[in-house]
Amino acid sequence: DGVGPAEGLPLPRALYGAERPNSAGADPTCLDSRQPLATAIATTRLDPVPLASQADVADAMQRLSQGWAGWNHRPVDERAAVLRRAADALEVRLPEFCGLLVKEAHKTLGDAISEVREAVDFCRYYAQQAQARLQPQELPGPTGERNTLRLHGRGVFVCISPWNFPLAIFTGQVVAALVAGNAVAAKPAEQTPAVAARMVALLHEAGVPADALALLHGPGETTGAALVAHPATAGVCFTGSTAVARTINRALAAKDGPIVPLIAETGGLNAMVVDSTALPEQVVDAVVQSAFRSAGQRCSALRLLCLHEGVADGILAMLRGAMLELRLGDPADWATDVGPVIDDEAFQNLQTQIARLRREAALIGETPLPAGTAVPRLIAPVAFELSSVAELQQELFGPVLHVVRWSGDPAALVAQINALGYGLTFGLQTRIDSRAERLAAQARIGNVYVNRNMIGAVVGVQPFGGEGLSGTGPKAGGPHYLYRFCAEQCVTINTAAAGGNAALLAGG
Ligand code: UN1
Repeated sequence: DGVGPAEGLPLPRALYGAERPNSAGADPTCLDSRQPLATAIATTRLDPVPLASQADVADAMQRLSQGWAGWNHRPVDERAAVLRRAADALEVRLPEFCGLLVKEAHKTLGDAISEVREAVDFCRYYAQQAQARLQPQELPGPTGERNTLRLHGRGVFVCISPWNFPLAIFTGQVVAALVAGNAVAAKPAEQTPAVAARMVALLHEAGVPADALALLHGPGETTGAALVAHPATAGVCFTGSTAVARTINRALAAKDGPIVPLIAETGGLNAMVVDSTALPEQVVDAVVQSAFRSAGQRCSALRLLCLHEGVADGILAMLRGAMLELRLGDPADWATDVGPVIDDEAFQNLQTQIARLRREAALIGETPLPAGTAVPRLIAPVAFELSSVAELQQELFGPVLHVVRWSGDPAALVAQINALGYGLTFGLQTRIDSRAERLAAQARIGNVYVNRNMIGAVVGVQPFGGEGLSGTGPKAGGPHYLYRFCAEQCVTINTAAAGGNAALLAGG
């Protein structure tokens, strides 16, 4: 289709990104040619953004508190129409946003295109969901009364989003909160302010009122903390580390006043279990995509590959070969499979952890760094063998894979994986259907992928999110997500008492 690198691929690409079914062919004018993307990347400017002071936070919260009611009282169809306009505008501006994602977040072109499309999908999906689910409902009953359940916004929602999906997750949170009838104070990751600023401008142009959406840049410790602590905050939606989610939870618990809900999507220690019946080529493709695509900087990424001892050596030999073929380099180059990690801190931390693993674990394979590259912060994909599942202690947010061998009862292995406490994504590779069913049911994990890779959940089709240390739910891009952004009101009218009460409900 002209959007991906056609030659020189080590392995077939997963059905993700350019091939995603619910947005395929979305913008032929942009995708028919690579030129608009190349031009957009070459001309992308990362505008500096103003950091929000404590006074800016207070001002914004006051403005949003005042603006909220007007937005909340708009019919849900109107709010949904604003999201649809935003989706259309974003689709047309795909090259510009890809340029920002490549330049600011160092996304590869394939990942950048996928991410813009995911953000478009979030806008359209939540628009459709709001219209389907947030309308007033008559609840029939035996009481001789008229009962109507209404859903509306809670007030000012604080949305705090990560750098790894600085457009898709940022947009998903913000538009979900908005379409449910909330005003939104959005705080994007410090590493990726420009893409957030451009998206907020687009949302305002699409019709989100100035006093229903504010953007506040700054560190979590100050700007984020001030937003969470603010008395007007009616809800918090956070995607990021488990540790920060805990900090937010504590801060909310310590507040006087209303009980404020937290929607948190956090980290993972995601495993894939491969039994002796699995197809080795499929396993290796799924592992390469899941562990190394996006330089492993996805919370859904594979961290722990559990290979049945009967097939481990063969699969590891193929994996070693596939890793040799991966291309590291400039994210703006179509041929690049793995680009740089986000910043110097991430780079240093990964270097330290990889050095530790080189001392403590057996090296299985690694991708060679390109000789003499000028591209900074490249971490070469690398795989190590551990002697037990329990040795895996922390999520390394990069292209680092751990491998263990197993034998015996796979249920005992899944019990060990459950004991890690995270519950985000889980892979199963087996040709025994009943085993896949049984192990999926045993896993206390939000997204289970059987005989495929473990990343790239499609909005509206594969609702995404975990449990335990991985977050609170509900799943983003799923049918229950918007409810958590709503307050519910049930109006009960004694219709026998007086003639005029029904007029209260007229117009819904
Ligand atoms: C994250 O990496 O923070 O399924 C979450 C996926 C993405 C993951 C997003 N939706 O790979």
